[in-house]
Amino acid sequence: MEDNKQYDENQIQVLEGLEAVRKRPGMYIGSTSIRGLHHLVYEIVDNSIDEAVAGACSEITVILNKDGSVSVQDNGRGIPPHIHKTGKPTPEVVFTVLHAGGKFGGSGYVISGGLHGVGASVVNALSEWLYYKNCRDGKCYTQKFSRGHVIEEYTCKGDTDKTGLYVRFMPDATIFEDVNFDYDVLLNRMREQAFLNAGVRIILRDERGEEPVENVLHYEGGITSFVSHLNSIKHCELIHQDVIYMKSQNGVSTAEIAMQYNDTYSETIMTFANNINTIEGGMHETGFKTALTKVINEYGKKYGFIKEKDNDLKGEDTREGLTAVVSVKLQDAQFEGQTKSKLGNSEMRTMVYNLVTTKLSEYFEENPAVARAILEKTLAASRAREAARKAREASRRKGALDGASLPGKLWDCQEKRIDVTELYLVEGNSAGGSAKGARDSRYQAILPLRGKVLNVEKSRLDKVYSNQQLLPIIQAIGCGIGDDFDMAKLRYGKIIIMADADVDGSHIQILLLTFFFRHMKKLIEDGHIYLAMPPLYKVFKGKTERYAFSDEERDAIIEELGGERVEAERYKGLGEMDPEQLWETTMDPTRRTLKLVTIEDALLCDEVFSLLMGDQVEPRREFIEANAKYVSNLDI
Ligand code: 28F
Repeated sequence: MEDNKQYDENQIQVLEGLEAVRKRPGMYIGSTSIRGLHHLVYEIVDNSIDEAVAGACSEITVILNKDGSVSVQDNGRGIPPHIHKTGKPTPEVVFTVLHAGGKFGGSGYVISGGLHGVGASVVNALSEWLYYKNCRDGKCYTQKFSRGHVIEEYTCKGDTDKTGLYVRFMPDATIFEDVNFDYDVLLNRMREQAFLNAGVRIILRDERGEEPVENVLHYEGGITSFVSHLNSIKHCELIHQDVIYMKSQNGVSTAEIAMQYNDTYSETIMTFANNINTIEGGMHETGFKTALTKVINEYGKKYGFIKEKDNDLKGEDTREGLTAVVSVKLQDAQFEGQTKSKLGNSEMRTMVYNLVTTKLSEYFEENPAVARAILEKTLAASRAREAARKAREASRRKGALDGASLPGKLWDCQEKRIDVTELYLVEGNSAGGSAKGARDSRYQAILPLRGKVLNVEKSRLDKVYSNQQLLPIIQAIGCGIGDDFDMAKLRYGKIIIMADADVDGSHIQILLLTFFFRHMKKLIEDGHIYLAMPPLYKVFKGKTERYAFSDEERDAIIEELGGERVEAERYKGLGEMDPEQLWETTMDPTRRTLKLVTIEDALLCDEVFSLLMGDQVEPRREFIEANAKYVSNLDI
């Protein structure tokens, strides 16, 4: 009697829980866009990764099936099959109760967890159907659900000598805007997870096309391999051959660091907490940076690289050309910040700081040639910073950066309030002219860009300050760069890159994004940088005119207009549109489409940037062929 009552209450709670997930999916998986869709896979794979972290699983297979569903199989221990205190089998509880599983409150079970750490029940709630097969203690059990409801009871399917969990699910098309998984996005994530969990083999297979595609991701070297990989895709020269690796353990917490310098001028530091990419950094990152600066300065002074009279190297000097991965695992990780991707646990700052001060100084003592190469790189960075400061002051003396002087080519707007002002950076003079004719001069400013933009990946700050294309951009935007950056001086709320949809246009777009990413990152972080989306085609039949922004859209419009006597002529450039067309399609806030550039776009682009901007032609060609969708039409 009592038991039944309890069972009913549990049942009601379960259904309410899963209903809440279906009502507000964004709360649990971020969004219902393609990103949210990919999250479903991460949530399931994360549970297998948890098993791997517990030392109980060595292989995970992820398959994109022809019917649009996804299967994930691991060779872990499987879920304990006993009846849970709720009266239901534990596997059913894992798939139906919000927040069930070892992630929450389990002792000694080091958590991984997706961004939201909500697990299998959320995926179940958001799946048209979900099936699992759980093998453990000599038996296999299966169960099937639909939108979180049990549709096939927990059944024993026979004996086995294997253990592990198999899950197959079909994302609910009534919930997601898009149910087409992007293989490359999943591949990136699976590769990252394989790097972060040394030795785990992740097999990713796409069976949707004619020919199956498969990648096996398995790195005995873990984050050391990760750093090698990051440097290899930059196609740069290395400052020292071996990746430096350090690790420490403190109770159940671990901290690991891998680092290697290259000859570029930019830094790539990726930080993770419980396998989650902490894009906003946090305590572990702070501990790393502080310790790195201290160790390099101390070594430099001890061995005479830095003299009495010299200033200390600044943090940024010690990170020029550095590629590093910092990965910590801990219990009760606290994620803070706007996107909950900043680690708040201060004990991790101490742990990483202690690891680097001890182990890196030891490494330097034992490898003086490497230490010397790194010291020379950081001293060169420091001299360049000094030169940049002088160049900046020279520009400032000429009044170039004080905000009072605006570039001559700028057609400014009347408004000053940044919640309404927009700056269009327009490729080419003729397009600039059209844009000037098209704009609403009350709040839209135009800055035409002539010729190629400086490649900041290959040049230090001093060059940036004295560059004839970048200086007008810096002046117009008003908030300065680098150390001088001051958001309060921003002159436009939206900075919109408007380039042709062709070879030169893509190139200019990438160069400008590189510039913003490296020198005005905050503008991207705070959502001020946009891409204008000019149409690719005009389709017309008699007097009807329609614009198309992709080949598919063009074909759809042609079909809609009835096929016959319909013409479509591709725009060769923005300059070809008259002001009225440009206004209608690309600049009128009520009709245009703008693409917001996010820091994740920029991070994805980072690989592309590095490659496009490096000098080695052959790998660039290979890479661009493989990544055509990010850099369509690029001439190499
Ligand atoms: C394809 C997705 O989800 N694998 C999983 C395990 C293993 C354990 C577990 C999972 C225990 C008490 C719930 C086994 N033995 N793959 C997966 N593998 N869940 S999910 O435990 C779940 C919790 O309540 C497991 C000992 N401890 C944990």
